[in-house]
This record gives sequence, structure tokens and C-alpha cells, in this order.
Amino acid sequence: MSTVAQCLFCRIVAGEIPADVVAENADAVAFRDINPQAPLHVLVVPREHHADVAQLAAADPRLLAAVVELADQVAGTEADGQFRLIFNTGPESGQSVFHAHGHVLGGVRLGWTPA
Ligand code: IU
Repeated sequence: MSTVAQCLFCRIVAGEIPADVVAENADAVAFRDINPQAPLHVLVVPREHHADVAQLAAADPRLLAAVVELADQVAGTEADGQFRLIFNTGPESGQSVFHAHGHVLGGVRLGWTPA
């Protein structure tokens, strides 16, 4: 499993930095965002380091599917199975942590104003 020593989410996955983990499996970990933007705001990250979702998809599509499945599992528990899944990709999109992660948003009727 590849990790990057200084990567925040690799360190959360490794248990070196505490996080409010809500679900996990062999492939991915789901934890609450520290700055929630909706009643449900969980980040789902693959255990293995990939810089963004495009690189994850290219390297290991099965692992990307596992991330989506864990997002669906969390939303099934916390938001009646309804959710938005966002993968910011690149700084202009708002990506600030360069370990692929999906934002699982839900628990409220979501607007549609990304810019
Ligand atoms: P972004 O798509 O890379 O911008 O998302 C990074 C998210 O990571 C952002 O929503 C932060 O609030 C969140 N986060 C976190 O949950 N825990 C942390 O220690 C840090 C950032 I730093």
C-alpha cells in the first residue's frame, strides 16, 4: 500500500492524526469533515495514496468504486441514501488536500451554486 509521509489523509488513515471515523473497510475510510458544509459532510478516502480522483480512476478503477460504495453506505445510514459526492480535482476546483477524497454531502435539500 503506498503512503506519503507528510500527507494529511495518509496520516489519518494510519491513525497518526485523530479523525471522527464513521465507517471503514479494507479499501477506504470515511470521516467527518472538520468544517462541515451540510448536516452530513463526510470525506471518503482510499487507504492507498492517489493525488486526486482522476489519478485514482486511472490507476485503480476498482478502488474508486470502493470509495463510492462506502460513500453510499454512509449516506444510507445518515441521509436516507441521498447524497452528493464531490471530488475537487486541482487547485482551481478548490482541492486543498492532494489525497483523493470524495465529499459526501446530504441531510438537507442541497442548492446548486458551485461558483
Ligand atoms: P478539498 O476538496 O481538498 O478542499 O477538501 C479538503 C477537506 O478536508 C476540507 O473540506 C477540509 O475541511 C477538510 N479537512 C479535514 O476534514 N480535516 C483536516 O484536518 C483538514 C481538512 I487540514
